[in-house]
Amino acid sequence: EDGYELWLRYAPAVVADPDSHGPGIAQLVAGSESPVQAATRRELLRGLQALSGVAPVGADTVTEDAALLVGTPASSSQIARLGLDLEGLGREGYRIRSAIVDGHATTVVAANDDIGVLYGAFHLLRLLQTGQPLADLDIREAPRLQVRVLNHWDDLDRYVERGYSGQSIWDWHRLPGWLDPRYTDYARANASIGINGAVLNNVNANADVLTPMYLEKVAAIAGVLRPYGMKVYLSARFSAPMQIGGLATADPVDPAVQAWWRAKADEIYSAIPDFGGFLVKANSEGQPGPQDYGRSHADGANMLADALAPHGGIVMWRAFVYSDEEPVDRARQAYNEFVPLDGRFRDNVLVQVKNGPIDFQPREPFHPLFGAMPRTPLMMEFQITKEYLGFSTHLAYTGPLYEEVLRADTHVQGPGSSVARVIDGSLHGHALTGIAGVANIGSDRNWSGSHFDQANWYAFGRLAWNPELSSRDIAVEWTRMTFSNDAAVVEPVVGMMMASREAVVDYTGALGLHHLMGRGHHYGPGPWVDGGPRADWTSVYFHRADRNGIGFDRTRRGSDAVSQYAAPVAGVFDDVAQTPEELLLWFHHVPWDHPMRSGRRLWDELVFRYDRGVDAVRDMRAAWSGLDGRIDAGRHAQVAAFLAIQQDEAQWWRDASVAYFQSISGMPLPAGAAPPPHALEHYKTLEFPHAPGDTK
Ligand code: BDP
Repeated sequence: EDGYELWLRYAPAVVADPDSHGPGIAQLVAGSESPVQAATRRELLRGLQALSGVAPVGADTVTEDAALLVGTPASSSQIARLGLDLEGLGREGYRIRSAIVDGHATTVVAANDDIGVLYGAFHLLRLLQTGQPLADLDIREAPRLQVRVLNHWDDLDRYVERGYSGQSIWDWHRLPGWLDPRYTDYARANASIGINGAVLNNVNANADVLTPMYLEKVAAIAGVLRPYGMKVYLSARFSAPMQIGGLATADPVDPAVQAWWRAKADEIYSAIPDFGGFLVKANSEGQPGPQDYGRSHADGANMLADALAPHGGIVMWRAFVYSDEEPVDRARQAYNEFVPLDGRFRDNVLVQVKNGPIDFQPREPFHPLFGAMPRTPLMMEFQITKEYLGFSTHLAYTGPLYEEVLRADTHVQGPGSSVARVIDGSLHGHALTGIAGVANIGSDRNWSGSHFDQANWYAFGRLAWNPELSSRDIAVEWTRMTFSNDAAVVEPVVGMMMASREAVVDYTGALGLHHLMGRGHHYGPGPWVDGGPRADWTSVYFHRADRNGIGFDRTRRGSDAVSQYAAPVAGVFDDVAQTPEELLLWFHHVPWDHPMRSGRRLWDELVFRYDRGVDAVRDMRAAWSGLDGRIDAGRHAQVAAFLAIQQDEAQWWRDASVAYFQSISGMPLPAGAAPPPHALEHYKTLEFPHAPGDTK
């Protein structure tokens, strides 16, 4: 096994109780008239045959027991006659029911639309793959969020920004002539977890993707993804009218600019009738935008929204902005720029907000924009690729990170105003809703660079469908499908996964420390990083450690970032005694001997956490080596090798960080803590020949 099959291995389940697979499926009644129907039927045949060893017999109607009947009331008269209540399920929802159809025991997958049937078919295959009986089923599912997209940070030369799994999956050179079968498998994998769109190119966008030559290639990809319910979107460079349109300006109020974008949208839709729309990074980290012309983000977004609206397209306008001037506190910037624009965006604009106010750190508080723009639909942006969590060599399951953010309570409408309810539109009554994940997919055979990083793609999709799911349940599902249903595998693997993100937090900088990584490549420790073009690209700006203490004072007495949260949340974060310790140094500057709940003083606690992180990696390694023989040799060996790398590097993070912070605090190491084997200068001089994914 090389990981290519992802969680769609359809391995015959080797479980203690063979009856747990229920009666099996002998007859398959599934249409294949539309491309979506054909894809559904193909997947069911493939999955059922692989899981049970025998292909079910295809039939036009149910004529025997142990049948599987899939379709819509329109595509199947037998389904229509069942009279199932499909109301409220929309296009993408479905029901799975055990029923008697014309006298025969049947499993029914029914939906209003073919795409719902496809999603239901994947759900059924998941039940079978995870060893659940097909008896007495009565499942009703519909996605909570509408737009569930991957953001590929892929350049047209196949370089992937912050990508750690080879080159871009999109082989622009050979497109449209060669449609790599991998595109189909990509679409299958996404459909299996309900992801319904992909932004193909980097947010640091190249305008060329909007030229006819590239649009033909984009259309070819769209053609492969369409039968799997996926739309394509593109990152639009705001200055494209100048780069590829020959205009002298990209000012959004200029009629020629507006006309250019309208014509461009018409051109795109004539090639791709179901094109999803644009993602835009504007006036952020050097990207062009409406502010170049004294216009607001709303002016820019609305101009594009107007061009797309006649075709049903949307704009996903990113709120990841921070101004060119040195900020007092970068954490405050997006809120300051966007809250005044609340209510000024067109109906087909979503403002896309990163989960936290800085930048995909191993732990951040939820972004204060969530809940603060009631008249604007906000979509979540998570990072699946692990830019700040050890690239693809470190095992870090990000499900718990996503879950923590989605469940965080903004309190904007009293208790229960979770971030999930902000983005699913229920809190403020929005119809347009969405979530994006920065993809970790590349040309590597195993897609994600490491076997375990596949789980982060999987978890993103499952939570995009239902943001209330538990990350542990998702880990169990994924492990069963990806490795084994054997409890002796599932338990240790899920245990490793659930501890892994916290381990990374511990060995890279716990207690709310953030942005401590090496400059540029973002790999490895760099708590000493200072100087350079901007203060807020350094570590010392964020940790503010000095002889007396450590942490960024964001209280009312400090940068006052706390006031961007609703009063009950602000009150907690403003009070050092109430702030959760995981976020202590995010919000407070405290003395090194600040008393912690453990009874330790802060400095000792910090060292304790660094050591705890390294220990946790050691435990993961031990758990994994105990699985030798229970997991295929190829995947076992690679994970084992990566865990060894991770252990070395966790130790490196710990030693370098302890050496650095000790040089600042001047405190002795707590009893039992090993001194770093080298002097601080040694860690500072470590260099890397090449770190993948760094910006060019
Ligand atoms: C940062 C990345 C950078 C991205 C930027 C973004 O380091 O490569 O371009 O986010 O989200 O985390 O736009």
